[in-house]
Amino acid sequence: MTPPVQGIVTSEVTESKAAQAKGGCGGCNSDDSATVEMDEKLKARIANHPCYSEEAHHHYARMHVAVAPACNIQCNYCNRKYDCANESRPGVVSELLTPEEAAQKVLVVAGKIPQMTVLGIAGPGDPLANPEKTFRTFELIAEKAPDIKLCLSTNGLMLPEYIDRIKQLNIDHVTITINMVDPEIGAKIYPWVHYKRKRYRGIEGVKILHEKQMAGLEALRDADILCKVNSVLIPGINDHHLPEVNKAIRERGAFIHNIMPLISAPEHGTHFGLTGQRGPTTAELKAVQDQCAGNMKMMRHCRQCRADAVGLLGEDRSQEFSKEKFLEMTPEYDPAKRQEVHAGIEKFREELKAAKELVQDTNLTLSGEKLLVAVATKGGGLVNQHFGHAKEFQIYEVDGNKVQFIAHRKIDHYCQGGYGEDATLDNIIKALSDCQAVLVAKIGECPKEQLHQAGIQTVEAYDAIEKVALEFYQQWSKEQ
Ligand code: CLF
Ligand code: SF4
Repeated sequence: MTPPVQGIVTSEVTESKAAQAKGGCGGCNSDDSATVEMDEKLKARIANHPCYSEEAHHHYARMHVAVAPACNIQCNYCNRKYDCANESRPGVVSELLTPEEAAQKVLVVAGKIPQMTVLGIAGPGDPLANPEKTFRTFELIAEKAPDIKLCLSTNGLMLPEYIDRIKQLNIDHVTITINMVDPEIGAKIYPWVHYKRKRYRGIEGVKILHEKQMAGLEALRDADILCKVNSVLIPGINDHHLPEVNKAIRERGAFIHNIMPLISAPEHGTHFGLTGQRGPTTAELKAVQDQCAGNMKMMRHCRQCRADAVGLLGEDRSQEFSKEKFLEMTPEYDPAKRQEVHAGIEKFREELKAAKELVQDTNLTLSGEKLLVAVATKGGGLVNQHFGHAKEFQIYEVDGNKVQFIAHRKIDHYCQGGYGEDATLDNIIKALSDCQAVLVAKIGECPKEQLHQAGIQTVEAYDAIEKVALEFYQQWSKEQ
């Protein structure tokens, strides 16, 4: 089975490990998608959005254009030298573009990467603190490339003011970063807020931010715009509070909740980095995600990408489209060709689905015991990568009926210039120690042997991830 378009998937770690170790966790890890009923219209709205649909992220790409430098609040996990940390890894700097340059870049990328379906503006500051540049960019793209979905990520402070404009421009996906619904907690995250030409410090500012975020959520719901909420998990500050945030956003119609780990290091120069505030462990992150999962759809495949990200999630092709390069390129945006590629992807997705269902049917009588498998994939929803080339493994939880993506784990890839590295293999084994098997396109005898010695089985295949995982489960189950 060969996908219509190939992509390389690499990523930051937002893994989860210990809690779902071999044997399962007794039911806390609910199937996020199963808990949320979706009608056909809603499914169609998210079908090719790589962030709103976990399944779509194997096939479709997004890009960001960095047109919005200013910000109107201060988050303690942000250093203004870098991109907005609400949707980016700290320490990443993007090249600023004018709206016209951004439109040129989008047309170039849309020609070169036809599976790019979504254009997001996520910084480097707050898009709504730069309304002219943000909206001008969206206008230009809506006019020149109408088949591209528009997406916006904001801290929410100015959202109620711009809701009509957002609606008018047909921006169908808006993310708000909401880290608290209790201003006392917010005061530990936001030192100040700048609203309507005045700076408000401490709790006074946080109250304004909270009020605008809640009003913004309600306005999005009323305008029938899909809303994703990002929350940064900050241990000791909002870890116990996030279920309350989850409840508040759910009540106000948010569609999906993305709980992301705080990434904090002194070299980022942020308040939290300099004062030793740590990020969550993978188990802490998963525990909070699981706590909220029964209530609404959770996003677990976020890669905390940059404000100029290009490609499949986790893939970083931004360097191929640096300002110096894309300004020299002639846009080859061709809606008919793009449509053809999308039709190919959809056909392929149908085949994947059918293959999965076939194996699922034969598995129905198997036990419900859960286990984890690690998958090497270049995208397309397939096991299709050589063990030695994998820079990340996607972790799936499998039981007799279901294969559910739960995390991705970044690793140093094993083949360095054609040579396997023992220290790297040790690290990979450590990173995958709670997995029953690795599913790969190919693997050398030496790493295979060492994985087996560590109690991790290997499966070589080139097929749909779910199919390979269920077949492995079937086999494993017989051997028990
Ligand atoms: Fe970009 Fe954000 Fe739109 Fe996606 S990213 S503006 S919703 S198109 Fe996606 Fe990147 Fe995570 Fe954001 S993986 S950081 S959630
Ligand atoms: Fe930084 Fe984004 Fe927070 Fe503004 S909203 S302070 S750019 S993280």
